[in-house]
Amino acid sequence: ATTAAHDHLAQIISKSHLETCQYLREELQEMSCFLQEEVEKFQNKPQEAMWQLCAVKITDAIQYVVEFAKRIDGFMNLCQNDQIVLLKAGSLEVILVRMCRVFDPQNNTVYFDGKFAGPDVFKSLGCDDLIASVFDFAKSMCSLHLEEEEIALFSASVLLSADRSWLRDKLQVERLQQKTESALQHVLQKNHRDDGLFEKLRTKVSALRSLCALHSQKLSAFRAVYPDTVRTLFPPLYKELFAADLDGTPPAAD
Ligand code: 4D8
Repeated sequence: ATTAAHDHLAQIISKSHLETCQYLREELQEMSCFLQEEVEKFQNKPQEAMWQLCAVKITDAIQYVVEFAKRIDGFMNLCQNDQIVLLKAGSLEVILVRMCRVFDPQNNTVYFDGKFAGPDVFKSLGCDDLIASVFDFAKSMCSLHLEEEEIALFSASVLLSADRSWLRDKLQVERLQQKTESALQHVLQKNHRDDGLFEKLRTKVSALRSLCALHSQKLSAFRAVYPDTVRTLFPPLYKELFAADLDGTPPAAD
Protein backbone atom coordinates (compact mmCIF):
# COMPACT_ATOMS: atom_id res chain seq x y z
CA ALA A 1 0.00 0.00 0.00
CA THR A 2 1.02 3.61 -0.46
CA THR A 3 2.25 6.06 2.16
CA ALA A 4 -1.05 7.93 1.82
CA ALA A 5 -3.05 4.75 2.51
CA HIS A 6 -0.93 4.01 5.60
CA ASP A 7 -1.29 7.58 6.87
CA HIS A 8 -5.03 7.44 6.35
CA LEU A 9 -5.46 4.18 8.26
CA ALA A 10 -3.11 5.39 11.02
CA GLN A 11 -5.17 8.56 11.35
CA ILE A 12 -8.52 6.79 11.55
CA ILE A 13 -7.27 4.30 14.12
CA SER A 14 -5.56 6.99 16.23
CA LYS A 15 -8.68 9.10 16.24
CA SER A 16 -10.82 6.10 17.27
CA HIS A 17 -8.32 5.26 20.00
CA LEU A 18 -8.23 8.80 21.42
CA GLU A 19 -12.02 9.09 21.36
CA THR A 20 -12.51 5.81 23.20
CA CYS A 21 -9.78 5.77 25.79
CA GLN A 22 -11.60 7.59 28.58
CA TYR A 23 -8.62 9.52 29.95
CA LEU A 24 -5.95 11.66 28.45
CA ARG A 25 -2.55 10.90 29.91
CA GLU A 26 -2.14 14.55 30.92
CA GLU A 27 -5.42 14.56 32.87
CA LEU A 28 -4.12 11.87 35.17
CA GLN A 29 -0.87 13.59 36.00
CA GLU A 30 -2.42 15.52 38.87
CA MET A 31 -4.12 12.47 40.43
CA SER A 32 -2.81 11.16 43.74
CA CYS A 33 -2.18 7.69 45.15
CA PHE A 34 -4.47 5.93 47.60
CA LEU A 35 -3.54 6.65 51.24
CA GLN A 36 -2.68 3.74 53.52
CA GLU A 37 -6.15 3.75 55.14
CA GLU A 38 -7.79 3.65 51.70
CA VAL A 39 -5.54 0.76 50.68
CA GLU A 40 -6.64 -1.09 53.83
CA LYS A 41 -10.29 -0.54 52.92
CA PHE A 42 -9.70 -2.41 49.66
CA GLN A 43 -7.69 -5.10 51.44
CA ASN A 44 -10.41 -5.66 54.02
CA LYS A 45 -13.13 -6.17 51.43
CA PRO A 46 -14.40 -9.73 51.19
CA GLN A 47 -12.90 -11.58 48.21
CA GLU A 48 -16.25 -11.67 46.34
CA ALA A 49 -16.78 -7.92 46.72
CA MET A 50 -13.32 -7.11 45.34
CA TRP A 51 -13.83 -9.53 42.44
CA GLN A 52 -17.16 -7.91 41.68
CA LEU A 53 -15.61 -4.43 41.76
CA CYS A 54 -12.85 -5.50 39.37
CA ALA A 55 -15.31 -7.29 37.06
CA VAL A 56 -17.35 -4.06 36.89
CA LYS A 57 -14.25 -1.95 36.14
CA ILE A 58 -13.04 -4.36 33.47
CA THR A 59 -16.50 -4.38 31.88
CA ASP A 60 -16.56 -0.56 31.77
CA ALA A 61 -13.19 -0.54 30.08
CA ILE A 62 -14.33 -3.24 27.62
CA GLN A 63 -17.29 -1.18 26.52
CA TYR A 64 -14.85 1.47 25.31
CA VAL A 65 -12.81 -1.21 23.50
CA VAL A 66 -15.99 -2.37 21.72
CA GLU A 67 -16.57 1.22 20.63
CA PHE A 68 -12.93 1.39 19.44
CA ALA A 69 -13.37 -1.82 17.42
CA LYS A 70 -16.54 -0.54 15.77
CA ARG A 71 -14.70 2.52 14.49
CA ILE A 72 -11.86 0.53 12.91
CA ASP A 73 -12.08 0.40 9.14
CA GLY A 74 -13.32 -2.99 8.09
CA PHE A 75 -14.22 -4.39 11.52
CA MET A 76 -17.93 -3.75 10.98
CA ASN A 77 -17.75 -5.48 7.60
CA LEU A 78 -16.76 -8.75 9.26
CA CYS A 79 -19.58 -11.21 9.93
CA GLN A 80 -21.10 -10.97 13.39
CA ASN A 81 -19.54 -14.28 14.43
CA ASP A 82 -16.06 -13.00 13.66
CA GLN A 83 -16.65 -9.65 15.39
CA ILE A 84 -17.67 -11.54 18.52
CA VAL A 85 -14.76 -13.98 18.29
CA LEU A 86 -12.25 -11.11 18.00
CA LEU A 87 -13.75 -9.14 20.88
CA LYS A 88 -13.99 -12.21 23.11
CA ALA A 89 -10.37 -13.09 22.53
CA GLY A 90 -8.92 -9.60 22.30
CA SER A 91 -10.77 -7.11 24.47
CA LEU A 92 -8.92 -7.94 27.69
CA GLU A 93 -5.64 -7.88 25.78
CA VAL A 94 -6.43 -4.36 24.51
CA ILE A 95 -7.29 -3.26 28.06
CA LEU A 96 -3.92 -4.50 29.25
CA VAL A 97 -2.22 -2.60 26.41
CA ARG A 98 -4.21 0.51 27.36
CA MET A 99 -3.16 0.05 30.99
CA CYS A 100 0.34 1.34 30.15
CA ARG A 101 -1.19 4.77 29.45
CA VAL A 102 -2.41 5.06 33.04
CA PHE A 103 0.50 3.30 34.71
CA ASP A 104 3.19 5.06 36.70
CA PRO A 105 6.35 2.95 36.45
CA GLN A 106 8.15 5.17 39.01
CA ASN A 107 6.01 3.99 41.89
CA ASN A 108 4.44 0.89 40.30
CA THR A 109 0.85 2.14 40.46
CA VAL A 110 -2.11 2.14 38.09
CA TYR A 111 -5.13 4.43 37.88
CA PHE A 112 -8.01 2.47 39.39
CA ASP A 113 -11.26 3.67 41.01
CA GLY A 114 -10.24 7.33 41.15
CA LYS A 115 -6.61 7.22 42.29
CA PHE A 116 -3.30 5.49 41.66
CA ALA A 117 -3.19 1.99 43.16
CA GLY A 118 -0.26 -0.34 43.81
CA PRO A 119 -0.48 -4.14 43.60
CA ASP A 120 -1.28 -4.30 47.36
CA VAL A 121 -4.70 -2.70 46.66
CA PHE A 122 -5.71 -5.91 44.84
CA LYS A 123 -4.65 -8.28 47.64
CA SER A 124 -8.13 -9.48 48.56
CA LEU A 125 -8.68 -10.89 45.04
CA GLY A 126 -6.33 -13.68 46.08
CA CYS A 127 -4.55 -13.53 42.71
CA ASP A 128 -1.15 -12.12 43.69
CA ASP A 129 0.65 -13.92 40.83
CA LEU A 130 -1.75 -12.53 38.20
CA ILE A 131 -1.52 -9.02 39.63
CA ALA A 132 2.29 -9.16 39.79
CA SER A 133 2.44 -10.35 36.15
CA VAL A 134 0.02 -7.66 34.98
CA PHE A 135 2.06 -4.94 36.75
CA ASP A 136 5.32 -6.32 35.29
CA PHE A 137 3.74 -6.28 31.85
CA ALA A 138 2.61 -2.65 32.25
CA LYS A 139 6.06 -1.65 33.44
CA SER A 140 7.75 -3.28 30.43
CA MET A 141 5.22 -1.71 28.02
CA CYS A 142 6.01 1.69 29.59
CA SER A 143 9.73 1.16 29.02
CA LEU A 144 9.03 1.12 25.26
CA HIS A 145 7.83 4.76 25.50
CA LEU A 146 5.15 4.31 22.84
CA GLU A 147 3.42 7.31 21.39
CA GLU A 148 -0.37 7.45 21.36
CA GLU A 149 -0.53 6.67 17.61
CA GLU A 150 1.69 3.62 18.15
CA ILE A 151 -0.47 2.37 21.04
CA ALA A 152 -3.54 2.85 18.84
CA LEU A 153 -2.17 0.80 15.94
CA PHE A 154 -0.73 -1.87 18.21
CA SER A 155 -4.13 -2.20 19.97
CA ALA A 156 -5.87 -2.55 16.61
CA SER A 157 -3.47 -5.22 15.43
CA VAL A 158 -3.96 -7.16 18.70
CA LEU A 159 -7.72 -6.98 18.20
CA LEU A 160 -7.47 -8.05 14.56
CA SER A 161 -5.48 -11.22 15.30
CA ALA A 162 -6.21 -13.65 12.47
CA ASP A 163 -5.13 -16.72 14.44
CA ARG A 164 -8.04 -16.78 16.92
CA SER A 165 -10.02 -20.03 17.11
CA TRP A 166 -13.52 -20.15 15.59
CA LEU A 167 -13.03 -17.40 12.99
CA ARG A 168 -15.13 -18.09 9.90
CA ASP A 169 -13.28 -15.82 7.50
CA LYS A 170 -9.65 -15.94 8.64
CA LEU A 171 -8.48 -14.51 5.34
CA GLN A 172 -10.50 -11.32 5.67
CA VAL A 173 -9.21 -10.78 9.22
CA GLU A 174 -5.67 -11.51 8.04
CA ARG A 175 -5.93 -8.84 5.37
CA LEU A 176 -7.13 -6.28 7.95
CA GLN A 177 -4.40 -7.24 10.40
CA GLN A 178 -1.72 -6.99 7.71
CA LYS A 179 -2.89 -3.52 6.70
CA THR A 180 -2.82 -2.41 10.33
CA GLU A 181 0.61 -3.88 10.92
CA SER A 182 2.12 -2.28 7.87
CA ALA A 183 0.60 1.06 8.95
CA LEU A 184 2.23 0.47 12.36
CA GLN A 185 5.59 -0.25 10.75
CA HIS A 186 5.22 2.87 8.63
CA VAL A 187 4.51 4.98 11.72
CA LEU A 188 7.47 3.47 13.57
CA GLN A 189 9.72 4.40 10.65
CA LYS A 190 8.28 7.89 10.51
CA ASN A 191 8.95 8.24 14.27
CA HIS A 192 12.51 6.94 13.74
CA ARG A 193 11.84 3.94 15.96
CA ASP A 194 13.81 1.46 13.91
CA ASP A 195 15.33 -0.02 17.07
CA GLY A 196 13.67 -3.43 16.80
CA LEU A 197 10.50 -2.08 18.42
CA PHE A 198 8.23 -3.98 16.04
CA GLU A 199 9.91 -7.25 17.10
CA LYS A 200 9.64 -6.27 20.79
CA LEU A 201 5.92 -5.71 20.29
CA ARG A 202 5.62 -9.25 18.88
CA THR A 203 6.96 -10.65 22.16
CA LYS A 204 4.33 -8.54 23.99
CA VAL A 205 1.62 -10.35 22.02
CA SER A 206 2.60 -13.69 23.55
CA ALA A 207 2.83 -12.13 27.02
CA LEU A 208 -0.74 -10.84 26.55
CA ARG A 209 -1.99 -14.31 25.67
CA SER A 210 -0.47 -15.79 28.84
CA LEU A 211 -1.96 -13.04 31.01
CA CYS A 212 -5.43 -13.61 29.58
CA ALA A 213 -5.09 -17.37 30.02
CA LEU A 214 -4.13 -16.76 33.65
CA HIS A 215 -7.16 -14.45 34.12
CA SER A 216 -9.44 -17.21 32.75
CA GLN A 217 -7.90 -19.75 35.11
CA LYS A 218 -8.41 -17.45 38.09
CA LEU A 219 -12.00 -16.80 37.06
CA SER A 220 -12.86 -20.48 36.73
CA ALA A 221 -11.29 -21.22 40.13
CA PHE A 222 -13.24 -18.32 41.66
CA ARG A 223 -16.47 -19.43 39.98
CA ALA A 224 -16.03 -22.95 41.34
CA VAL A 225 -16.11 -21.53 44.89
CA TYR A 226 -18.58 -18.64 44.39
CA PRO A 227 -20.90 -19.64 41.50
CA ASP A 228 -23.76 -17.49 42.82
CA THR A 229 -21.65 -14.34 43.05
CA VAL A 230 -20.64 -14.77 39.42
CA ARG A 231 -24.17 -15.65 38.34
CA THR A 232 -26.03 -12.87 40.12
CA LEU A 233 -23.55 -10.04 40.70
CA PHE A 234 -21.11 -10.01 37.78
CA PRO A 235 -21.92 -7.83 34.74
CA PRO A 236 -23.56 -9.89 31.94
CA LEU A 237 -20.98 -8.69 29.41
CA TYR A 238 -18.12 -9.88 31.62
CA LYS A 239 -19.73 -13.32 31.91
CA GLU A 240 -20.49 -13.38 28.20
CA LEU A 241 -16.87 -12.64 27.36
CA PHE A 242 -15.03 -14.70 29.96
CA ALA A 243 -17.27 -17.20 31.69
CA ALA A 244 -19.61 -18.47 28.98
CA ASP A 245 -17.17 -20.88 27.41
CA LEU A 246 -14.32 -21.63 29.74
CA ASP A 247 -14.54 -25.10 28.25
CA GLY A 248 -13.80 -23.90 24.70
CA THR A 249 -17.18 -24.30 23.03
CA PRO A 250 -17.73 -22.18 19.91
CA PRO A 251 -19.80 -18.97 20.17
CA ALA A 252 -23.49 -19.17 19.33
CA ALA A 253 -24.35 -18.93 15.67
CA ASP A 254 -25.71 -15.60 14.42
O1 4D8 B 1 -8.66 2.89 30.93
O2 4D8 B 1 -11.23 1.81 32.59
O3 4D8 B 1 -10.71 3.20 34.09
C1 4D8 B 1 -7.23 -3.97 36.01
C2 4D8 B 1 -8.59 -3.26 35.87
C3 4D8 B 1 -7.47 -0.26 33.65
C4 4D8 B 1 -7.68 -5.30 36.65
C5 4D8 B 1 -8.82 0.50 33.84
C6 4D8 B 1 -8.50 -1.89 35.31
C7 4D8 B 1 -7.57 -1.62 34.29
C8 4D8 B 1 -6.71 -4.06 34.57
C9 4D8 B 1 -9.29 -3.52 37.20
C10 4D8 B 1 -8.77 -4.87 37.65
C11 4D8 B 1 -6.54 -2.66 33.92
C12 4D8 B 1 -8.93 1.88 33.12
C13 4D8 B 1 -9.21 0.52 35.31
C14 4D8 B 1 -9.48 -0.88 35.78
C15 4D8 B 1 -7.20 -0.35 32.12
C16 4D8 B 1 -6.61 -6.16 37.34
C17 4D8 B 1 -6.25 -3.19 36.89
C18 4D8 B 1 -8.58 1.68 31.62
C19 4D8 B 1 -7.22 1.02 31.44
C20 4D8 B 1 -6.28 0.39 34.32
C21 4D8 B 1 -8.05 2.96 33.74
C22 4D8 B 1 -7.23 -7.34 38.09
C23 4D8 B 1 -10.39 2.35 33.26
C24 4D8 B 1 -5.56 -6.66 36.36
C25 4D8 B 1 -7.89 -8.35 37.17
C26 4D8 B 1 -8.11 -9.60 37.94
C27 4D8 B 1 -9.27 -10.19 38.26
C28 4D8 B 1 -9.15 -11.37 39.10
C29 4D8 B 1 -10.63 -9.76 37.85
